[in-house]
Amino acid sequence: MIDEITPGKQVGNQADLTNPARRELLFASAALAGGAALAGAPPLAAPPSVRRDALTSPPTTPFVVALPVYGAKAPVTALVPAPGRTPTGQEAGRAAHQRATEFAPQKLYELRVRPLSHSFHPELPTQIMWGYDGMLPGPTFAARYGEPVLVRIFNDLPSNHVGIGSPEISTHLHNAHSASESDGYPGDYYSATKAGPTLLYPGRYKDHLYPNCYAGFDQYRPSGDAREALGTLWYHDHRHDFTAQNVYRGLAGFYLLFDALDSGNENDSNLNALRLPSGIGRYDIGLAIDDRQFDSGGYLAFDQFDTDGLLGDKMMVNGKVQPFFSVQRRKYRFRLLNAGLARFYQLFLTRAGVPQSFTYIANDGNLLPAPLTMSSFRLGSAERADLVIDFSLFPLGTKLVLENRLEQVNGRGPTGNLLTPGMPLMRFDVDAEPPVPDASRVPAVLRQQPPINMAEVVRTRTFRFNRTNSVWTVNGLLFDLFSTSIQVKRGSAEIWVLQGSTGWHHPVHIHLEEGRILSRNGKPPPPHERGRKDVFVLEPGEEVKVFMRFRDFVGKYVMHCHNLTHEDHAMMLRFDVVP
Ligand SMILES: [Cu+2]
Repeated sequence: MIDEITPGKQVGNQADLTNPARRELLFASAALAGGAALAGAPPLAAPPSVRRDALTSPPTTPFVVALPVYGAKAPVTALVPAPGRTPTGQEAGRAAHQRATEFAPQKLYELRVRPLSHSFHPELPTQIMWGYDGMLPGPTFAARYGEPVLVRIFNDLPSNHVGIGSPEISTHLHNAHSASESDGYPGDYYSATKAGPTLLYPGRYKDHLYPNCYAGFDQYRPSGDAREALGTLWYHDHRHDFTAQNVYRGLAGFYLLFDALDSGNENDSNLNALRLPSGIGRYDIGLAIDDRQFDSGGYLAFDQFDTDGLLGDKMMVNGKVQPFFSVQRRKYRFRLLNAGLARFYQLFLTRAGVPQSFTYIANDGNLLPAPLTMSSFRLGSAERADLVIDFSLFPLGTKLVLENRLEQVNGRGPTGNLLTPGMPLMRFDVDAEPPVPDASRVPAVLRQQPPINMAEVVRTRTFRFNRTNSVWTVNGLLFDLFSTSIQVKRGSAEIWVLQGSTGWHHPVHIHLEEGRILSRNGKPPPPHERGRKDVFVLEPGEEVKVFMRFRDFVGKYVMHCHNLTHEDHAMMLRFDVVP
């Protein structure tokens, strides 16, 4: 059907949505198909496509479902066939791994993308979602610097699925310092029968090699510069034109990175170790926050006509609507991720409605030089914040609520008004004493920052994120999978000036490397944004100057708006790192 409405040049196997005329045709066909706007509902039961703003989700009782938490995913002892520098067996036609010998994998993983029957809440119907390993969110990876891993990602989605999403995948490990062929480029999507236009041929799986090396590996041999360490990463689908739908349908999970400093062991005898609260799924907890919209029958709804960005009226954490989490009277590390499409949050931890303070240790997963005591912060799409909350400050029986007070009425961005009371996301129930004394701590010094050496800067580029003729653009251009005028030299540094547009918020994400904010509208950024970041929120009309370096790998990468609807509607730009 899609091929029939896109005569002439065919880009890959789907209509090229970067062409506005084609996009309208595709949307028209989706509307005629009726149930295309719904995930999970049987096709005949699906009501016609309706605008999201006409919907109200059924009521649900807060704090009746437990927060899902996971331990770390286990590696496998072998993959058959064994991974190769070039594709093996039924693997999709990717480019050869860069630096495959230097970063020969020490651990192997198998990850399978497949449908699952999911319950968001006991008062909503169970429905068919998609998940890595059939889990929503996907399993948590625990990786270590100096230990490259290879993840073989199988696509087990049915090609004849019902509902939103496109059953070809391209998995991006957000903020990873990885080679282009493992980065989940939007055109590198695959299934057993379809290949994206930047792959050579389809495949049942694709091998992703994650070197887990500090950025700047080439300058700081043999083991890199620990000041470059990343911590809280997440992986999610990045399929061209369908990223919002595929992520909304469930394709996201955590990937954590540890090293000698942030070792993941609160009892570490190494005197240099930070000994932050540790134990994945015990005292080190990922919290993937998002909002989803349901129709009156309680089935997930997705409005394909809303190009501003989708909001939902149900708040959820780790795939459950307003869960609770029983905690002990001790310190916990929480890794908050805004895994949603378009909503911005201003988060508060409240006790009987009164904000409490907590310790903010990492922005976008990267430890700051020193912890900050805060009582509120913003989180744009794809941004992360690591917090330490010390529940020993509260008596047994205390209930604390994580709540969002930021008003937002459409995908354009928040109004800036704070609402009291806010919208609860989840509740922490202080239920027990710890079985052993809390050995964890938050040292006064966390991780030093690498220097900003302006002498490395070879050029300045300006990127304007704008709306042009009712479509989303960067410097007036729609995303093009194949061409770019942006070529950056490997090993060089540049200043990237990111400019927003009037009336819109754009959380801009740059692949491959993090950056340092030099200024926001000519002023220094707030303290919690003075570390390394990979998402740069542009408020309306704002200009953010970022110091960027591009190191160790070459190939095609993207920069894009992480309002995933804006991304899918072409607010994305390809850049190539060249030798
Ligand atoms: Cu945007």
